[in-house]
Amino acid sequence: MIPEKLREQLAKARSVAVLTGAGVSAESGVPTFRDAQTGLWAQFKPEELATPRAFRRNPKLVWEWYAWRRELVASAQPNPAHIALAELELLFPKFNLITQNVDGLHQRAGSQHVIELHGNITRTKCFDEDTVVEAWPETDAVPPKCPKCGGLLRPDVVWFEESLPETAIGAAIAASSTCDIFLSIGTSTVVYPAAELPSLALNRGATVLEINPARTPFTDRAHFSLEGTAGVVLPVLAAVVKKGRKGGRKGA
Ligand code: BV8
Repeated sequence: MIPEKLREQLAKARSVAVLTGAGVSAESGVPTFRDAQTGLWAQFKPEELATPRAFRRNPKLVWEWYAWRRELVASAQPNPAHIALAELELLFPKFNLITQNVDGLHQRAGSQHVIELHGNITRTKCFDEDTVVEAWPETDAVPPKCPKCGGLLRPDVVWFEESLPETAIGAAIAASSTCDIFLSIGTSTVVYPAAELPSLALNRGATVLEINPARTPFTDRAHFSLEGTAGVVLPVLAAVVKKGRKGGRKGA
């Protein structure tokens, strides 16, 4: 499953950057963005709900969509893909995990250095002050209000037409520009600026591997493309790397 040339490059790589998308959490039962929405939400497209305009227009609807997803994520468990990525992090001197996912499953699987490009659904912030709010008084109001300024509370995620956190996108660009190997896993590679990162790595001379059961706009440009699910391919990749780099972080 893992081509010989890729094995050789993985054995001697010093710096690895990984970009993950919703496909990595699919095997944890968290629907991807392109999956058809189920139940109550079947009539909506995520792009229509994950925007400031949608929140201004119908804060209750958007807040309840996130409450439903938060429940889903809380009952989800990291899957073998998340676990394999946490293992891979220990096998290279430099390893940066850049995620578009907002579910926090990488951290729950043990990944230490996670760059969250699009925020985290378990954090809440004030829509007006843009500051994280840890707690607020019990209320029937949906969405609840900021205890400090009375503004509406919202999930601490990056919506469409909102800029990504400077530090996160800066760190992601730095990691993608300097890595020897770039893994693009479980992403449709259509949402920018995240979708730019595999091309950036490629243009800077990294070896790029894509793992996805389906083709994406990037598939033909990747040096290696493994057609399969992250939960199946990543444990195999981690085992190959472990074998090829006996004795932990080689070249540290
Ligand atoms: C920005 C958080 C500057 C919220 C998300 C017009 C006006 C304004 C902006 C734009 C515009 N046109 C384009 C833009 C830019 C826009 C954009 O890219 N739009 C797209 C739709 C064209 N981007 C933005 O707006 C970004 N900000 O540009 O700021 C700016 C500022 C002001 C004005 C203008 C510009 C912000 C983007 C962030 C949006 N927030 N999430 C939330 O989660 O609710 S994005 C959301 O979709 C996800 O977080 C994810 O990042 C993204 C893409 O989804 P994927 O992760 O790739 O998942 P997807 O479902 O698409 O695909 C799943 C893949 O997995 C598939 O390939 C499938 O084959 C594969 N798969 C399935 N099962 C498995 C698997 N793979 C492996 N294993 C499996 N088992």
